Amino acid sequence: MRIDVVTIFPAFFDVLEVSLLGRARASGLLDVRVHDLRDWTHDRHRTVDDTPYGGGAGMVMKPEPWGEALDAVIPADPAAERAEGETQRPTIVFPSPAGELFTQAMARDFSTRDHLVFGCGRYEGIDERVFDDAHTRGEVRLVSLGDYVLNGGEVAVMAMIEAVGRLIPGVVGNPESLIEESHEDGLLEYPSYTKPALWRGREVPPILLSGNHGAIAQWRREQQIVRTRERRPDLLAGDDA
Ligand code: 6GU
Repeated sequence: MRIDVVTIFPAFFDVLEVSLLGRARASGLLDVRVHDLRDWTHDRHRTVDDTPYGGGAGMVMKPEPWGEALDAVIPADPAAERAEGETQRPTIVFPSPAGELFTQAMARDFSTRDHLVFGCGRYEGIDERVFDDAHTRGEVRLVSLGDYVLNGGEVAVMAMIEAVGRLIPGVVGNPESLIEESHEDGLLEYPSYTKPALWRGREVPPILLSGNHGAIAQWRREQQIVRTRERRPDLLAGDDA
């Protein structure tokens, strides 16, 4: 999978070189390229923002650098540069607290794409015409991590790249570890324990030492339901939120 990130803070993404995703990049499973938006400015101060039409607080990111950045990062004729079997248009993701909610289902969907482009906004946002223009190049998605506000999209994009990257076959060593996990079956994960069996006076639930695999599976399922009811009743209600 190819991932392009456009940002005014490329250094934020240096951490992609470590850990699981670092290995995926080194092995060629993930081709992540980080670009500085200011490379597509043409004034001495490398200006990327300006005051909002209509007034109001804060600054808005100018459309021209974004337009040139997306022109450069997304092949104008994708067919020309497509590898064998790659037939999709790129998916262009703009992190935004005003976007649709990022979920495990969305991560799974994104993990099947050939080319993701992330455009990290800062300040009060990006000139709205950039999103309309980007539609000519690919599928545009505005995506939010949750109901709180970050200063910019960089941390959100890092979270999305990690959630998507680990679902690409070969990135996570043991694919089974992807299955029994919070959110994969709509419930939170059951509690886990390892040795010692007694620690600071606290016992591991005896059923886990029983060797009765059927009873253990049933107990874990019950724990999932109890936890989900306590912590995330919205998941049981069938809400998407
Ligand atoms: Cl994707 N961006 C920003 N700036 N703030 C957020 C967010 C995204 N998701 C939650 N808060």
